[in-house]
Amino acid sequence: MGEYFYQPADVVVPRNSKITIVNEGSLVHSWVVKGAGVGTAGLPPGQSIIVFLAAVPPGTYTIYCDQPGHTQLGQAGILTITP
Ligand SMILES: [Cu+2]
Repeated sequence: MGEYFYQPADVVVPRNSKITIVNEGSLVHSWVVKGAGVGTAGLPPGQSIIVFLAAVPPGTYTIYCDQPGHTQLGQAGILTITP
């Protein structure tokens, strides 16, 4: 992720997956699974973190950055978890 995007924006994974989130930008960003209570906190530039998705049921979820204004600038995506 960077200013103000995710690459890839749309991700499809099987259930119980873990995803490595890397902030390659120069600002703090986050990767939050809307409605699932899962995601990163604000991640400083150059840092990465592993997000465990075991608690998230299969389905399609909106991904967004919770830093002020970032979603409005286009930092959003879609996470699909397959059964
Ligand atoms: Cu952001």
